[in-house]
Amino acid sequence: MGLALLFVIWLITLASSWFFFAKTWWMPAGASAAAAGIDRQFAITYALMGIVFIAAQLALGLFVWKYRDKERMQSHYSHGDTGLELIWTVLTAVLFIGLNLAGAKAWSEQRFAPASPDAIKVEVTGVQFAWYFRYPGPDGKFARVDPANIDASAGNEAALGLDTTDPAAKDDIVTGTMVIPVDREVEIELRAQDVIHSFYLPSMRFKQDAVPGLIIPMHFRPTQVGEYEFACAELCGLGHYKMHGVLKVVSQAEYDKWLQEREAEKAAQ
Ligand SMILES: [Cu+2]
Repeated sequence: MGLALLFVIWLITLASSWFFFAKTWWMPAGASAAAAGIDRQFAITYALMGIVFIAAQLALGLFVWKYRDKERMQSHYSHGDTGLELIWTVLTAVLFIGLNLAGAKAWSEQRFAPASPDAIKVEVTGVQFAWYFRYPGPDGKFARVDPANIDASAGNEAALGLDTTDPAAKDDIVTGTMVIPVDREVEIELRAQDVIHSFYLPSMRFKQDAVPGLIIPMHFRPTQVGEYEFACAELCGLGHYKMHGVLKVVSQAEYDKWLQEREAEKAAQ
């Protein structure tokens, strides 16, 4: 029985690790300026944690077999080994604090370093169960939103509760599709209207919770034209599965044209 358990434990360990070695379970190819650095950090974390995981599970299998039930075996009580406990506590602390320090730069650059002055501003709002994208228009200013104006069934501007008496509201564009130009930084202001959502763009290596009552600024720079999936990564209710869509990264000219068309549509209303 001990030997059978050893093989089962080793088999589960090696089979599940194989998917990570083979990269069957991995993110789509990175398409943002920060992707390479974040992937490097991921790879280091996976390699270190993989070594610890495999070593621990192999040892577990061995011990299950070594200390299997034998005739006239007596159990005995132990107070533990202070030296060993110190070693593994310190090693674990060094590993976790070290990984945090190594990843701090990649993490904080998207959040705490200011976006470049020519960044495109997009306000992203998570609502049960849709994402809305707001562009400030030529004035570069987002108008006020007021919860009293919210009409979720009307969608877009009304779903955000845009205050149309604010002069800055005239050129605010609200859409359900996110279009941005390639090689320009995008400064996102992340909001949530009701519960916690999470804006996740795997190809951009961008992921951040959207929290009601907070405006969270973050930025990234797409480096390749294309269509990339985004999704809500925080279980937010029955319609959570609907909160996904496509980010379109296009040329600057295409972006300008798209934005002008939206402005013209709005003016015609
Ligand atoms: Cu959500």
